[in-house]
Amino acid sequence: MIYIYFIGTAGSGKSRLTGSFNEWCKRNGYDSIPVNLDPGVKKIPYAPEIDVREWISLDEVMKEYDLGPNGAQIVCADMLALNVKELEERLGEYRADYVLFDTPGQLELFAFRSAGKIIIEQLGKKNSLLAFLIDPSLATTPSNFASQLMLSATAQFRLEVPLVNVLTKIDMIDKEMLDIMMKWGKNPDLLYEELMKAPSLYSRLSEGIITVIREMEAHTSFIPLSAETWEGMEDLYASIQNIFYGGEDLERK
Ligand SMILES: Nc1nc2c(ncn2[C@@H]2O[C@H](COP(=O)(O)OP(=O)(O)OP(=O)(O)O)[C@@H](O)[C@H]2O)c(=O)[nH]1
Ligand SMILES: [Mg+2]
Repeated sequence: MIYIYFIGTAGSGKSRLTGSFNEWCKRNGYDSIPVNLDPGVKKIPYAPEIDVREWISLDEVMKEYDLGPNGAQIVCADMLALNVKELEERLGEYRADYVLFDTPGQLELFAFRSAGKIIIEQLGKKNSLLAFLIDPSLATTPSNFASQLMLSATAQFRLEVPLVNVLTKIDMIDKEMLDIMMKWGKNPDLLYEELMKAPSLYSRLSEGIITVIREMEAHTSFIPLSAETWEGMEDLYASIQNIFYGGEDLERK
């Protein structure tokens, strides 16, 4: 089993991509299951095989601890760490090649609190991959784009597993903007040049940031993708294959 964790800022497209990539896998004859790890979600655009809401309910936590939704989300995220054995047992009922995890809305709940790390370690780092979703609306300027890559690098630094960066919702941006983002995503030197064009008190900081991004880019793919048109799904699949099997297709193993 390969575990793919879809992470990213709120609204970046995690749930939609979990569902559509699962659908894409099925249509192409690959064995995958979607798993919901977001206790607060009301409506999911796919039918999860395993759903954390079997164990944890945001509404109940809000009532029981008299908390608002944000405080309750934190309690739920920490409770998730306590249910990792149950999750592992439920996963043991399946024989899927790919387990696609949809994670909670706010990135920090999974990437920076303890639950994400505990789950990844319990299920096995060796078989795990982070897909970091970049919402194009948060990445239209060089500094915004670089900030998204920094978030991605921070998540990888914390969770210590391979990562692919996925630019989502490309059906919603014009071709010109997409071309620019592709250049930035594939070539940190170009991004650096753009950052340096704007006069800033923080050029030393930009240099440091680009050093981190260069280091990440050296072993990370950057995949533009749409969960609406399915453009890029094959590239996502290929980069997963590349990480785990050096490019060889699973079917041929
Ligand atoms: N056009 C288009 N819309 C998308 C795409 N991916 C996601 N969306 C839309 O973007 C919105 C947010 O997508 P979600 O999948 O709910 O994002 P999320 O990261 O799971 O959001 P939270 O869990 O609430 O933080 C929804 O309205 C989706 O339908 C895409 O590739 N194309
Ligand atoms: Mg979601």
